Formats: sequence, C-alpha cells, structure tokens
Amino acid sequence: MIKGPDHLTGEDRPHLYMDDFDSQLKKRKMADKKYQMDKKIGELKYTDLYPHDRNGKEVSEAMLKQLTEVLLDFVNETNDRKCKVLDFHHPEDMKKLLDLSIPQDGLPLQTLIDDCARTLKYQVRTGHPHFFNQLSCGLDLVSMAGEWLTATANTNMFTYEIAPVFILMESVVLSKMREIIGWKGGDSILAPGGSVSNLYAFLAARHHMFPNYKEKGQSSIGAQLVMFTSDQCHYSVKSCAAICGLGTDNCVEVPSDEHGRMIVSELERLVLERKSKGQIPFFVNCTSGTTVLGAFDPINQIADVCQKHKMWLHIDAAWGGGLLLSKKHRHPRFSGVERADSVTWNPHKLMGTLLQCSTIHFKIDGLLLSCNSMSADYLFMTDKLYDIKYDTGDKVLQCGRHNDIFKLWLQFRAKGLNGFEAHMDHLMEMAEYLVERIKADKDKFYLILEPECVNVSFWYIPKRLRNQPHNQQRINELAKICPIIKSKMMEQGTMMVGYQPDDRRPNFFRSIFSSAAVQKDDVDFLLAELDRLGQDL
Ligand code: ABU
Repeated sequence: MIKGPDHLTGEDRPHLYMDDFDSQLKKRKMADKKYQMDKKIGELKYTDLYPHDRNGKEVSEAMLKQLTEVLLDFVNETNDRKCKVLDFHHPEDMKKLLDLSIPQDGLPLQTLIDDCARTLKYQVRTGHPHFFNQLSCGLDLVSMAGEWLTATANTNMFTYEIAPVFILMESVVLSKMREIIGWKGGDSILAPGGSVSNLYAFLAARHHMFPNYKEKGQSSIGAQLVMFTSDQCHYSVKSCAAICGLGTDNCVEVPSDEHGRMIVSELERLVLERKSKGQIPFFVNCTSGTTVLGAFDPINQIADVCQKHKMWLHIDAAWGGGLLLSKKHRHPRFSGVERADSVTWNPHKLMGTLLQCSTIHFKIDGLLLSCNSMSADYLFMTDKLYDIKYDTGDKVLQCGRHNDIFKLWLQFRAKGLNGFEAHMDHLMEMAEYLVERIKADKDKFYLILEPECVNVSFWYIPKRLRNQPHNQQRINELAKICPIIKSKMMEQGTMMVGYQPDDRRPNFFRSIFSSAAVQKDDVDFLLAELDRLGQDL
C-alpha cells in the first residue's frame, strides 16, 4: 500500500540530501559569521542610524552595504542550479532554527543582519530555475531593482501631492495596457491582487447598472441579481457574490467542456432560466487562463450572449493576460477581448513583475471614481494647486495604497514591448517542450490534456504501473503518488512542482512556466527528477 505524506513520519521520511538537525544548527552559526560587520559597528543599535543620529551616515551605509551582500548572495543562489530550491523544515523544527522572539530592548545591528541572512537561508527560492510550483515564479532583476527603489521612496499612492512621478507612471503604463487590450480611453487602477481586481469589476458593473446602489443600497435594485462564471473560474469570482450581498447561490456555475472552457450554450440556458424566475442576470465572468488547466473561455461567443441579454462582460485574465503581448499566442485566445467591459490582468504572473502587481481595466472612463469615491476632505481637497484628476486614491476601496507601478514601469523600459513578447513566446516554448518530452516518454508520463497556456497537467507513472491499461484504477494509484513525490522533492529541496485534484480527476501534477529562468535543460531536469523520486513508488 502506498503511504500518503501524513503517514510519513520520523525515519520514514526521505533524507537523501537532508542534513541532520545538529548540522543545520552548526550551519546557522556559520551563516551568522559570514556577514560579519566591523565589530564596532555591529555592536551599535538602531539609535546610531539615520534618522535617530543626525550624523549616522557612516553606520547607516555600513549596515545597508552589509545587507546588500546578503541580498546579492540570495540572488546568486537563486540562479545557481547547484543550490537547493528550498531548505525544508517542519514548523516546530523551523522555530528552533530561528529566533523569532520580540525582545524588551532592541538588538545590535549585527544581530539584525544575522536575522536577515537566516530569513533568506530558509526562504523558498521562487526564482530558482527548478521552481515550477506557482503562477508567480521568477526573480526579474529589473523589477527587483524597482522594488528596492519603491521601498526606499516609501510613499503612498493616494495623491499626486506625495507621489508625483509614480502617479504619472501609473497613468502611462495603464493607458498602454488598455491600448494593448484594444480600447481607446477607459480607466484602470492597480489593486492588491487579482481577487480584488475582480471585486472592482463586480462593483463597477453593479454601479453602472444601478447608479443609486451606492446611496440607497439593495432597495434600489428590487430583484435578485445573478452573476455567471464557468465551473473552472478562480474562487474569487464566487467570493464577490458572497461579500456583495448576492449569496453564492446566485453566482451560477456554468459547466465547462473537457478542455476546461465555458460551454456557452449552457450559459445562455442558465441566463434564461434565471430570467424566467424574475431575477436579473447582470454580470458574466469569462476566464482567460484558468488557474489549474490554463483554459481560455471563448470570448466572442460569450460577448454575444452578454450583448443579447444586456449583461456586463468581465474578463479575468489575471493569469493569461500576459499573452496579450504575443502576436503568436494572442489569437485565438483573446479574440474579442476588446468587447469586454472590464479586464483583470496580473503582471506579477506571466510578465514576471515582482509581487504584487495586479491591474483592473475598464472600457468606460469615470466609472471607478463615481463608484468608489468617498471624497475624504482631509486627502482629496478640490482646491489643490494641481489638476486633481491625478489624485487617484479616491477611485479605490482602500485608503493607503502600495506603490506597485514603479517595478512594472521599469520592466517596460528595460524590455520594451518586444522584450515582453519574446518573454511570452519563451514561456510558451518551454511548455510546448515539456509536452513534447512527455509524449515522447509515454511509458513514464501521461499527458492529461493539450495545454492552451503554460500549465502542463500530467501524471508520473512508476515502474509497477507501466504497461497497464489507463483505467480508473491506475488513475487512482497515480493520484496517490503525487503527494508522496511532492513531499520527497520538498524534503530533499531539489525542485518544486504543484499537484492538485480537479472536479474531473484526482491528484495530478501541474507544472507552471512563468519564470524567465527556465530553459530546456531545466525541463529535462524536471522529468528526470520526477523519475528519480518516483520510479520505485
Ligand atoms: N490565483 C492565485 C495563484 C495560484 C497559484 O499560484 O497556483
């Protein structure tokens, strides 16, 4: 019988490359020594830094230069294929390797540097070429440089008054993204993640259809609002229904086909069904790049239904949005995208912008402001010395807003549109290469479906299950193996690739290509490593 990871305890755990706990502790001390500052400076405290000490230039610079060494080592290790992707420890062991306590009196500068070094030592290297685990992978150095600058500038994005350059950058970049979508004009904003971007779309759609909702609430609608999305959509779409008063029963899941794409005839059938009950279908979410299978719903067909029934068309392209930048891959996936009323697009996914960087775009200008504006007197005064349309903070739900634009603008400057296009084409090429290798090694791997995006879904087949009919019994066995291989790769630290079940099948691997670091030899490594870890299971 195959044991799941819950049963793998103590000596059962694979320790092939793992050091024992004592040697980890020794290594921790070595790591502390590596970043030794001048002893006299290391013994000083935060009060010797700017701004506490007006003459703190020398000490401040010494500390930040030492920190830079820590960060650069992490960058080098991330890009070194001989380094592990992670140094995994169970939470209780990890607590012993770290000092997480909050002291009564502040600690010396050397201890802070040691804390930083130790933090990165045990952090998963998500930019490592063997990290295939998440939709957001990679460590784009230009974007990282942007994030360093952003942290140093430390401003809030609510007004032009305190973020003049960043606010203008936001306007230029978002306008270019709308142009890429295919719109003239419109409006956009950066949001804290794709889920919140989808929420903005929902709120704008309701506001557009029921402008009195903002003041009068539910009574201005009078009947049950209903929204529609495919059964493969991101869960945040359903959460809009939960938090905006519809209830999840009124977020109708439209069945998808075997590729994971919405069945549009079912959408229309379900819209008519709800209409016949006196309800108001008002919003359709069309996913461009589903989280697990990477499927693209057919935009033009969905847009026709929306037009016929006067519903708002939102496209959740949080994941697939980057492919808008590729002439080769944009069509047919995004054919009809310009017909949408709103589009979510996360540069922190396919475009490799550092986390987080999520955008939401609207075809109609002015809607964001009229929907969300609260005109707080203390921030958004109307008698300022500059054009107050640049006080973008009044368009958003939150007050304080992190600067997520500079790292994206700098990336656009570095890559240009052509560089981003080449990046998209490279990611797709890596996914195509994995598919080709899987098909060429049918004995050991089983491709679940031809991917439309950079999500490659497959099973690994251990020796004992090779040359057997691919029936439900074998699928169930292959599914049990996924978490075991995953636990081995994490404990040995050699690689990370995700697995999950979906509504059609039990556990399978989903490999993601969204890191510029990945080359063909890394794809070869992925397959060889799965085989090394799994062949005898
Ligand atoms: N929708 C959030 C991303 C999920 C993932 O990285 O797999």
